[in-house]
Amino acid sequence: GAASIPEPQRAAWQKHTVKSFEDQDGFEREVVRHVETTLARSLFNCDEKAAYAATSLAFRDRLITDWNKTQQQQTYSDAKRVYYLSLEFLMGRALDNAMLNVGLKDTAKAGLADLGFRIEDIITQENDAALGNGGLGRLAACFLDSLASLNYPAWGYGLRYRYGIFKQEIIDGYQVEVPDYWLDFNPWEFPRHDVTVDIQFYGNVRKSTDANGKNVSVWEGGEVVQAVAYDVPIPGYATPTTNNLRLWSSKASGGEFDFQKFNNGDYESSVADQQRAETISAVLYPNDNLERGKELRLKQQYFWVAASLYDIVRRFKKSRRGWSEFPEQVAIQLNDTHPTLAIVELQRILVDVEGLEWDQAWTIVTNTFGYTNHTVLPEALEKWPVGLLQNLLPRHLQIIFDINLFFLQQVEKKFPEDRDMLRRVSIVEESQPKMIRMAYLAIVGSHKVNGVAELHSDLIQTTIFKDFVAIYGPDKFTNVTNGVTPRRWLHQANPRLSELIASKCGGNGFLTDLTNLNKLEQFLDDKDFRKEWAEIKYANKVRLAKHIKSTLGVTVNPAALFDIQVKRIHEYKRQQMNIFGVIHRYLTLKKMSPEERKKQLPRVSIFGGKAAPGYWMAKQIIHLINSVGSVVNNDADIGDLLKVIFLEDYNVSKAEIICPASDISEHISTAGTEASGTSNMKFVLNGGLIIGTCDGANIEITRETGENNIFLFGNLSEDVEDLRHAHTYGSHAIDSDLDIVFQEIEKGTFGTPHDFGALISAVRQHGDYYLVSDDFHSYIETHRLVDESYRNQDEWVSKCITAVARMGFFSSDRCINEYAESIWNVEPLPIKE
Ligand code: GPV
Repeated sequence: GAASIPEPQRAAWQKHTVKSFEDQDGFEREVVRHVETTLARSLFNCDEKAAYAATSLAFRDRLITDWNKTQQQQTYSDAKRVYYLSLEFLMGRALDNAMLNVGLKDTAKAGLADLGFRIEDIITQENDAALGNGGLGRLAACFLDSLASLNYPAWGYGLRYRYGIFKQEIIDGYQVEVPDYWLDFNPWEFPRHDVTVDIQFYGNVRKSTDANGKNVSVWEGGEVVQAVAYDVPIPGYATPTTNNLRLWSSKASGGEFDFQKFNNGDYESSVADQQRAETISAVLYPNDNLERGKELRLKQQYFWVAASLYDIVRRFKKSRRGWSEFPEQVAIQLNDTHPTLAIVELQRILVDVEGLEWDQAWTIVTNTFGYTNHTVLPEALEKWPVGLLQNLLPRHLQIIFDINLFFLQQVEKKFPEDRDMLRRVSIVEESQPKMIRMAYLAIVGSHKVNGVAELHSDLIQTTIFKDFVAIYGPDKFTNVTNGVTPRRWLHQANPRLSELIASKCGGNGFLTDLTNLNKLEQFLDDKDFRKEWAEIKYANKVRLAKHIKSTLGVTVNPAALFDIQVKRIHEYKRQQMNIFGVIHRYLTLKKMSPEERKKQLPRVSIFGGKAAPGYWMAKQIIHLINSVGSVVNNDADIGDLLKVIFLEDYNVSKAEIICPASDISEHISTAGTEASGTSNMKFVLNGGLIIGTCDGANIEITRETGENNIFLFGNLSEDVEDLRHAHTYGSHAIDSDLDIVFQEIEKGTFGTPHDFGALISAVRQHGDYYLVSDDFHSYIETHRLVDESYRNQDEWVSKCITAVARMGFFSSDRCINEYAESIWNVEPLPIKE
């Protein structure tokens, strides 16, 4: 075990126990100390980067004191822990969050001012930790914040990518990807060079017998890569609880070089081996809602899962409990199917390494894991070719086959007549080549399966996982509607609104119990309150307008209605419908007389989001938005009445500026395709309304905030199948307004028409899979309602305040408490000072 200091020497340690700073003077002392010693600079050589570094180090030291305390008490208490396994953690910036969570932002602000810096300039020096693509990765980050804030003993496990999601540049209207080398300076991680795990790949399985004559499988040969732990402290809000996010980095095993090769003069190949090992954790795959069966991705998955499980099992073994108690000490949540191999790996450890019987091991495994599904889109459901697994993880493939065999035997007993059922639910798809269906493996190996919003959870139970509901019964399947952390997405992103709310809700209590927002409804008729509310929204729009001016050089009027759609670019999210709608608006304005135009409401249409580098259609959409922007924004007839903006490189820190600045935001996916959405929650929480379809969490947002405070439109999910069928087999006339839009594009109004041919033919010729034409009319009509409604500012502000007051449900705290109660069976453990 780890070395510990003997009793007689502990007094010396206790005498010198590190005390964190508590006030401005202490903060300044720490900053100066870090500038002078850690950074080896001085007051004559301290720029904003250095001030950022020193401020972060001062706060990091503070977090570490609490982190140590938390880890000690969690270990000592022997409480059950949650492990959240996610290939993505989209954390964004850490400094502002750390300052707010420990309650010392004002102290730091005053201290930095005293030392000659503005806190905003310091905060913005930080690179985003962008280890994720979109909603799934950001959800994991919100969950870590809530787990710590609610004092749950919890760890996140992920990969320490050297390159996070690429940076997006827009050049001549096209997306260009630039690598994100974010680790350049990262004060928030602690390398643990003493915490390493050797991870095996390839090789063979040999059947053998152990000392007791029992049959055993021995996995041998192949290659070994080392996993090195990097720890990131996760502070809770207004609590000393500081949890751990452990990210694994890959390294060649056996030191810097293979000395054998080195001594044989094969220097180049020893360097190549090392580089190959480091490749495993080099880059985040930039796909959102899409799986591509690349071997390196599978290597990433196993590398991360095997290192994490080794770590979890090692920690459990220190408690000296029996294996049957494992699920009472450990809950592991699988964030989508990416970590599904963890199920197989734990079974392998228990059977092959620890010598448990198969059935005993399997009971432990299934009681340990929970699986969260985040999509019903078929192209996003992971499948791995059997051949690939056979080669990379031969023992794991055998275990998967055995899991499947026992599972199918169980199914056959329950449905003896139903041969087709066995084919349908088999973990092994009998295709050419054969494929392992990871979602099925995750279901079979978990005790609970959940979707992320009510509609989505219903859909998975009635469509893609229907057979499994018949096999296991409905209790294995549940819903946990997503949530977002109000600390980052209200308090940090919108400090003025947060302060105004606090002044009306009896203090900051709403930040730890978001249902306290409901007190706001009492002030609906309070004139001063409403006035300040509107002023804050306006100021947030001014802030975004400045960002637009400084990054794109376009002037937008902050008094215009700000209409925002920011999220990954995907056909199912229908940014193409939005831009077609913008063109429709432009043409309508162009047709008007100057007098008539003067009566129109000015609007700014704002887009943002990355396209996966290999997603050609998504890139066409970006190009169309930019092309429309360059025509509309320079049309003298139009002026302020319409501006079209594409914000470059949408990410977490930009979202913190964007979300508080919307009047309306767009959540317009084809019904049934967006599992939940989480930016919908962020926008409403910041006092913007939604235009959206009856999809994902929009439905629950409507139920909570009221039908009058949201603009819903479009076909319902239950009608999608029939509509698609009619496109293929009926005569399919497209919407007349949409047709006019297409004709204008084809005239060349927005540049070479050929460039946008695919976007048009997807609707006209290729079945309009996403129902853009079917929903277009009601989309345009609903936008007309939005304009009309916005003209009555009194009514509009009432809608916004009412909506915010009713958003309490969408806190990730509520969501985490539901997981804790219904899936993990864990209790909070408050940390004593
Ligand atoms: I699967 N999601 C994502 O961001 N990336 C993915 O690869 C997959 C799902 C998203 C869903 O699209 C959102 O609807 C959902 O809100 C989010 O996951 C979190 O659950």
